[in-house]
Amino acid sequence: MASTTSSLDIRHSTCPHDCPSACALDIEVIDQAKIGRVRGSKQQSYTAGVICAKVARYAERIHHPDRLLYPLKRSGPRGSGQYARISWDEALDEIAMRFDQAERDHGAESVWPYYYAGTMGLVMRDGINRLANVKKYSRFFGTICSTIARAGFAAGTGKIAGVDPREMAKSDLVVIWGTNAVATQVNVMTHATRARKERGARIVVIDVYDNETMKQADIKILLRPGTDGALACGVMHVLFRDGYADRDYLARYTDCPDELEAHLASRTPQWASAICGVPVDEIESFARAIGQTKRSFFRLGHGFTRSRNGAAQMHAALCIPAVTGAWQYEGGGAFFNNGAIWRLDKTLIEGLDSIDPATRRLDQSKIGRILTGDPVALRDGPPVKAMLIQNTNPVTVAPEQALVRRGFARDDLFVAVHEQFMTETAQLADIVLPATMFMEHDDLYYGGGHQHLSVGAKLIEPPGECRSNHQVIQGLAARLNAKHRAFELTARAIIDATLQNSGRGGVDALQAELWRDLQPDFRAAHYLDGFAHPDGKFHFKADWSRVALSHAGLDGPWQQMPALPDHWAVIEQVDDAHPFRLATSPARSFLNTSFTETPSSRSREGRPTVLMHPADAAKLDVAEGDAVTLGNQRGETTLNAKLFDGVRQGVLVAESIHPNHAHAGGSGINVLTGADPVAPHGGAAFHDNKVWARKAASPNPSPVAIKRS
Ligand SMILES: Nc1nc2c(c(=O)[nH]1)N[C@H]1C(S)=C(S)[C@@H](COP(=O)(O)OP(=O)(O)OC[C@H]3O[C@@H](n4cnc5c(=O)[nH]c(N)nc54)[C@H](O)[C@@H]3O)O[C@H]1N2
Ligand SMILES: Nc1nc2c(c(=O)[nH]1)N[C@H]1C(S)=C(S)[C@@H](COP(=O)(O)OP(=O)(O)OC[C@H]3O[C@@H](n4cnc5c(=O)[nH]c(N)nc54)[C@H](O)[C@@H]3O)O[C@H]1N2
Ligand code: SF4
Ligand SMILES: [Mo]
Repeated sequence: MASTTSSLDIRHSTCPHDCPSACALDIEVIDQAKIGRVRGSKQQSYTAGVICAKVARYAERIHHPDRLLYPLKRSGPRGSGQYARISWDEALDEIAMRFDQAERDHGAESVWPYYYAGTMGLVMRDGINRLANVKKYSRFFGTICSTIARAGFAAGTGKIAGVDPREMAKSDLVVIWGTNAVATQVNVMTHATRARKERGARIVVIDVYDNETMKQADIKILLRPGTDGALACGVMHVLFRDGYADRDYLARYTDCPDELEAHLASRTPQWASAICGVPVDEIESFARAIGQTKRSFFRLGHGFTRSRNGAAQMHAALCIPAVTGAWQYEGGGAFFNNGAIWRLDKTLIEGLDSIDPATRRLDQSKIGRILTGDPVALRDGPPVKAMLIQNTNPVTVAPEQALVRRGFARDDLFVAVHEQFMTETAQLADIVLPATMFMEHDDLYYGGGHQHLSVGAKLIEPPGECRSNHQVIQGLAARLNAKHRAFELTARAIIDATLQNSGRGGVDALQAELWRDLQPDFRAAHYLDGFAHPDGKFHFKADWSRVALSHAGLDGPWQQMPALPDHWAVIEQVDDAHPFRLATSPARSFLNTSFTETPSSRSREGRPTVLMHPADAAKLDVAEGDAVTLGNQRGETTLNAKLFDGVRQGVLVAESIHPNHAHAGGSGINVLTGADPVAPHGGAAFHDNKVWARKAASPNPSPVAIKRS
């Protein structure tokens, strides 16, 4: 598997970060503890030799002087930053003791293991669920990222899978909708630009600001946040009106084309334009381009689903290729994520055989409400008294940050954080544990944005006393008397058994292959033998109460959701007190809050900025670089203004997520975002905020003064 070029050992791995690209990596291994450059594999057909700049410089992160190396115990008041080094045994004993105490005093559900996708490796990410399941602790319902989008996609197709994303290269019109792919999943651009170069395809980008992806577009559609459903309806109106609807396809593959057509009669481009702000002639010409191009590929992202109407928006956009029948053609159809293709038996990893369905599931996004005792968020159960947190930084990334911080400040809450760096969540913990990085442990990976399954093997020794997530869970299970056969296995043995149990051979074979391409065949990927609903049809009429994929039940105002594609006006509307709409789109050189520690990412991102139209800035008497405070009913935060005419007036964009302490006053961007549940299954509407803006009283700290730890 290893090959040698010059004196360097090049080893294979997979990027573990929370990114749909899950790039295949070639890593220079210098010695047992050191790496050099990281490159994208040229052989793996989706990665195709391209990775983002932040991971190419991974040596900066893995060999960072601020990495956590030893277990720590808080020795001063919470948040004081005072910690004393302790041994692993002391740390694990203390956590187990506090978990048992919480269980004795308040029941097992008062313990809440909390995690997310800081690593996408299946063993290290999801193994914490096994501990929760065996111990009947509160279970975790992960809603913060893609729950809204998934519901919208599955409402149409019946499952989360679509056209091979490499087929973008064979498309004649690539519609990049609500994803800033240049920043968030660079490989989309590799395949889209290949189509342009090799076939003269046009690239359309639909977003709320002229971001780095839109700068590469042939057709730019700049809309108001949360209005994509209106745009989609206006487009479909034209498709029916002008004879671009594929009547044969509609009759054969869709549920209610006549009803849809009648419904759309009043959703004219004029109607859509008034809502989304896109001029009528742009809607008309975009619709014509779709109507005249059989091979139209809709690459749908998360961005336009991080709104209170996000699931309905995803469904509305997804209806377009069903109207034109683009699904029938190579290079046509839609793709969001490949969640349904892997079919891995995760019993061992997650302890699925130990679930007690009566145990409550707590919603990740509502952590602020949960920790401050909201009975609805707690599902009328006991308070949360003890937590273990792995792979996530909720004090900075979760919505309703004012509540989150108040929750973590509680003296009666015990928190253990297992981390690679002293994040703002770790800074509020009682016990901090040092974690390995992906090259320092074994794991199993797949890409939400592609079709390759791979093993990422341990390549180098971890620094200090870092332990993997699996080792921590094993150490706690032993002390908590939690019994499951997977607690006795190494991570590699769990990977092996998981692959075997899923009918996919073993770990050695997969590792020797480097990756395995699990792309379903053309007919399946294009739904040519029918969609995944029981009736085999694409559903224009969504049955929101029955969308598959919900594990925790319905939430939010799902009964009011429109069944047919529409503009669902539940987004936060501007009012006199809050004249702006704010989107908190991802920053290119950070990945959530990962890489906020690396010097090159920090210098590229600088201070937290808000993009503001010059006309809006003039009204507020704000000049380039001025500190601006944004606020709403949930709180306020300060950023520096960047005057930019690539947003519509009345729309602000704050590329995120900077550390809270990079903002004057220490409240981060998520003080502005809400955790009111998004229908139909919950989730956070990160880009759907009404805010006021004014010149700030005090400036932001200068970037050099910002220390992460
Ligand atoms: N560099 C970088 N890469 C990342 C991340 C990061 O933080 N930084 N985060 C990672 C994670 S966890 C995820 S889930 C993915 C997410 O990656 P994406 O699928 O790209 O989704 P978002 O990041 O939410 O937003 C994408 C775009 O949607 C736009 N947008 C916001 N509101 C609307 C709207 O109402 N309509 C439309 N049409 N567009 C809108 C935003 O301005 C942004 O440009 O990226 C991953 N990759
Ligand atoms: N305002 C705003 N807020 C957002 C978003 C937005 O667009 N706007 N996006 C949201 C989205 S989509 C998401 S997914 C969340 C993500 O938010 P987070 O889950 O916080 O995101 P990450 O930065 O990917 O990972 C968190 C931590 O995992 C740690 N980590 C990585 N690998 C390991 C490991 O193997 N073991 C352990 N113990 N720790 C590890 C990293 O050091 C990092 O600090 O943020 C959400 N918050
Ligand atoms: S693009 Fe995404 S998956 Fe690829 S290296 Fe960068 S963060 Fe990792
Ligand atoms: Mo995410």
